[in-house]
Amino acid sequence: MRLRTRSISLILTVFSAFAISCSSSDKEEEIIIEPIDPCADVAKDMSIVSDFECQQNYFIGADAKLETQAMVVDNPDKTDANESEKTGKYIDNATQAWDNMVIDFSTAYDLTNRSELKIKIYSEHTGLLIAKLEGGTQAVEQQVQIEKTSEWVEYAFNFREAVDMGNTKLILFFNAGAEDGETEEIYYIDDIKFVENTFPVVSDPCEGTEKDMSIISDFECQQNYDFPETLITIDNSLKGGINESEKIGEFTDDGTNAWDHLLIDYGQAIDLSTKNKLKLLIHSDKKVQFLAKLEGGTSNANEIWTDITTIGEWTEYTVNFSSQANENHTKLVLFFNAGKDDGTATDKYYLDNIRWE
Ligand SMILES: [Ca+2]
Ligand SMILES: [Ca+2]
Ligand SMILES: [Ca+2]
Ligand SMILES: [Ca+2]
Repeated sequence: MRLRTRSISLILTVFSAFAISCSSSDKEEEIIIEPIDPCADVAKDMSIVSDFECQQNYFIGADAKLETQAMVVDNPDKTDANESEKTGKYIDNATQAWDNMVIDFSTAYDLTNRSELKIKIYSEHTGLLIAKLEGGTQAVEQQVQIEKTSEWVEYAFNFREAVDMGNTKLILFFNAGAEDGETEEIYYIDDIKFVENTFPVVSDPCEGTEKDMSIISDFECQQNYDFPETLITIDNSLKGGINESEKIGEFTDDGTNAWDHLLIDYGQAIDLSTKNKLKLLIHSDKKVQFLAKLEGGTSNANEIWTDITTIGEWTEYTVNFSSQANENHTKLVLFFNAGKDDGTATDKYYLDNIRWE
């Protein structure tokens, strides 16, 4: 910064009168004051993508040769939620569903100790904000809903699952998926950073469970065979009696179709040598029959009919296939209300603990 001012030069002149070596002069002097860089002593913290002040550690924009996608502007709303002087300004084209803001780390970004992304946003617009990490072995997306407008709100994204995936880019989709807005919608952004993850760790209750292939399904940790879409796992809203477990199966039978069924295809001979009694819990609201059938192998098919004797409570049924101990079957087929078409198109039977004993 160059200053030419008479007052400064006069002060210097007075001072120089005491300095023998200095020539006294009242003509204008030129002095140079080095600009003070407020960020000169700030160490780069690479966990911060940008605070739009001293920590602007990554280029924001898809192409570093072009202009940034988030120019530095004055903070539009200095409050406790964001007291800083400067913020970024990103303009979303809200007629385009998937235009986005890109931060290219150019190498794998290390999330090991900091897998939570935080970003402050101030906008007049609500909508979905998707943060996506990509460029590694697997892209990971997380999303938040922007609901508050005209105030700074800090959003957090849990990228714990993305640790070790080697992703090299962070992409933010503002007003994601929507195209009913204006071509220029402003989002002020600030303090984009990765921090130590504070999201609770959700542990897998089935971790360490060994598969027991004699259990077809308990709809919890032992779900060992593929089911058709007509049998789904749901929360046990019928807890009580002999079934206090958390999850059960809901089978939807077409009660107008006499022979629709639940097929479990082993793809190989079912080992019936020692465990050949099929047991299962059924919760039904109708006294009907169900038919269990073994088929698909080199032996003749074998069928056993069973009466559903109890309604409105969990009941265990045993289908004794011990006669088939040495036979070869690859499929188990269950028909509920077998042979009848007197029901509705969506009759429900609730099942659990389907297994061989
Ligand atoms: Ca700032
Ligand atoms: Ca958009
Ligand atoms: Ca269960
Ligand atoms: Ca049916």
